[in-house]
Amino acid sequence: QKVLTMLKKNLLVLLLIVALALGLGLGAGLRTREPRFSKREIMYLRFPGDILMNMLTFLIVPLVISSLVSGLASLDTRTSGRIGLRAIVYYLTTTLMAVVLGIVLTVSIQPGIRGGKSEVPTDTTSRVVNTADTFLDLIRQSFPDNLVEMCFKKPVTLQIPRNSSSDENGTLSPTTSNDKNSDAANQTIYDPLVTKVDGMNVLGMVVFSIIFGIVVGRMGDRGRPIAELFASLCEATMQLVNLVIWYSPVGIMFLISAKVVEIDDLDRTFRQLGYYFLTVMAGLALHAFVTLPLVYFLVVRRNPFRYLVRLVEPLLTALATSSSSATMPVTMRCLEENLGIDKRVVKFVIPVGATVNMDGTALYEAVAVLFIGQMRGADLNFGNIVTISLTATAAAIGAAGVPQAGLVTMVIVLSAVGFPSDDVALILAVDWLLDRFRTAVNVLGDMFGAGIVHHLSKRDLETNHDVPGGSGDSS
Ligand code: DAS
Repeated sequence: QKVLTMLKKNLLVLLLIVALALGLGLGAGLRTREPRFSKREIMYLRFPGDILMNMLTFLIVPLVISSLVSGLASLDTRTSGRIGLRAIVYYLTTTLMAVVLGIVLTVSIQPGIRGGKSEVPTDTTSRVVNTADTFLDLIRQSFPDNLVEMCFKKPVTLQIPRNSSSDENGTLSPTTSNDKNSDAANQTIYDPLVTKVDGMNVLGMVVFSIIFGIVVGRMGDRGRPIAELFASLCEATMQLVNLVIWYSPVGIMFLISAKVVEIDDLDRTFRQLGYYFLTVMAGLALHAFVTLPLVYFLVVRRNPFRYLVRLVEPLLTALATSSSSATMPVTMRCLEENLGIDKRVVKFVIPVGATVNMDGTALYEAVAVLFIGQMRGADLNFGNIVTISLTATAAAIGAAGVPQAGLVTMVIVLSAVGFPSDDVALILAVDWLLDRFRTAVNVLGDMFGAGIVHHLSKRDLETNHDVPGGSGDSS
């Protein structure tokens, strides 16, 4: 079993290297012929990867519902309340730390002044106007009503008018006219797959499953058959996950290759957005390899990097799929089998974390909005910075764990500081790549969270009766 596991893990890394080589080789080799690849050819190349994405995506529904219901039903409300509270405190703390890190880096590196060469409309209306003269006004201004709407409806759909002109060096710049009735057909910016996953409204499913699980738990013996049914459903789903895991190296290989060969004029794009890209990557790297390990070490008092190195599989899946939700089955299996985290903790912390705990997204949204403000020459005062921190945290919590969700919910942060929503066109060119890294940081934050909550809940879990159909084990 050990050999098999070693082989699979190395196989995964080996295939990924092959994938990148394949992609780069094909991309470089065919660079001269225009167009290098037709849409149809890229679709065929990506097809084996789409199969992986669809399999993982369709596992989300049974996995979220069965794991939350069976996890919560197996704990008495005091224990599940304590585990939930620890998880929520961890989520909010690390998300805010990510936002502050992003803001400090953007204010010190100044990417929008140093490197922002994109055309930005200079119409005065878009200058930041923050009329908040009291903190209360500021809070009221920071949580626009579309935030409430976003939490209870599908996340805002971002429309970028098709007539957004691309200037001579090909960077998309938003149209200056904010006329929403422009005759240009609007174009959404994210993959059709996202629409399908979006339609599931994972956040709503998580909320329902938590409430239902607590209710079943409070039913005592009468609820046990229900809890056992959902525990068996969860086990069956995890068996399906094992099958998908065997296929995942192939899927990851083609997902990444198809993306690599699609890149055209990477150097021109990075020249324009280089400083912005580096600021986001620096923030994500610091959060992943300094902040999160430090929080883990301070609480668990163990070497965080020994924990981190056993999380390769979910991180690679997150990089390949750009979706925390699609990565969730791999994350849960890795925590339970490789790290011995108690099932009851994993079943609660991961489904909720994959949906509301998004450190990478929060950091990214704060950096992106500040970057746009710098490019606009906006005078961002302290009040705006606080607004951006609060709304970036809220927007990240509301973002679904699907590709480019962070770009869509960024509209909330932009509107909180008075920027038009189509300003996102300025950073669109590199979002598909940053999305992968911020998703990996989101997943990493969830996994460190599971380790921390497991450590803090050990005593509770030992006194609590076992999960029906699958006992919790402590490492
Ligand atoms: N792709 C999202 C996720 O799955 C992150 C984002 O879009 O910001 O976590």
